[in-house]
Amino acid sequence: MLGLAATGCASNDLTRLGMPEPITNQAERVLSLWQGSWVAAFAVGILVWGLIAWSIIFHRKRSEQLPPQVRYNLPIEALYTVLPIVVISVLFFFTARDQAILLDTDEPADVNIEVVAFQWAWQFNYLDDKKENGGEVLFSETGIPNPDGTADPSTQTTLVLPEGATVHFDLHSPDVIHSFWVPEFGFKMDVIPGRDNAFQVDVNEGTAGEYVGRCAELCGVDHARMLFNVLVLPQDEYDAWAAEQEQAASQAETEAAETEEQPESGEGSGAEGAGAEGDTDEEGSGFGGSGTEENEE
Ligand SMILES: [Cu+2]
Repeated sequence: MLGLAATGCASNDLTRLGMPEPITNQAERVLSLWQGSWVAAFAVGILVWGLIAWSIIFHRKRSEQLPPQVRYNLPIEALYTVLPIVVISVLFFFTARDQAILLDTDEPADVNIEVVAFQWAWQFNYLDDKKENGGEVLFSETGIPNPDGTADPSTQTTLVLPEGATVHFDLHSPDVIHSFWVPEFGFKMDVIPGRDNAFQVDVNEGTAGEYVGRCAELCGVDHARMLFNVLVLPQDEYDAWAAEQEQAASQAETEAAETEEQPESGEGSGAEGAGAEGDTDEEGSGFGGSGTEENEE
């Protein structure tokens, strides 16, 4: 009781058992699975604690005589075997069912985003819907690692999502394994070089607001700097923002073509997505150098 009181959680926080408030349809499913697993764990716990207490209180050592032995008691041994199998099977059933639903990417998405995770920041390429995976890049948001490594939102790149939309994420990495994690999605997925990982979320209505995202896989010296913001906007505000970004991107492209600049860098799929933003990308690799300096500290 003291432990519960000391956390100072609101009752709603308490029933989520440490999970953040879900902002997607999928996160609600994850939350139910999480809560259901705790209910099952508590049920088993209460049974076991009850049996321990019962033994301690009512079966204390009363004499030197050996109590009746129950070895080779078939019903009890069958119970020992069958009960755990039933528990595991139930947990397995719900986990497998929810996993299949969470990894389903068949539904046509409203927004397609290629997430490029690189050492040590994020790039979000907003794709058109020509192809479900890997359409043409409309515009990009490219982050650079915050030099002092703190979670200062003003220095981090922002993933902007519309409320009530189905969003498809394609995950790519040009260097090492990262993990794309927005805690409010109740879900994270590894970003693996040479592998096309993807998942979809249905962003709930009424979730407009600011959130944070992180890399959840130790990926190098500046892993802790691999943070990003998540901004959920109402559909009309998102549309206005996206149109603005698209226009700015095409304008930058035209200017780049006029000055005959050929932004080239070896960032793999990161550079490919960067397109007109090649200069930003160079900054990204430049930070690899400064990371080494920090290492000496
Ligand atoms: Cu990372």
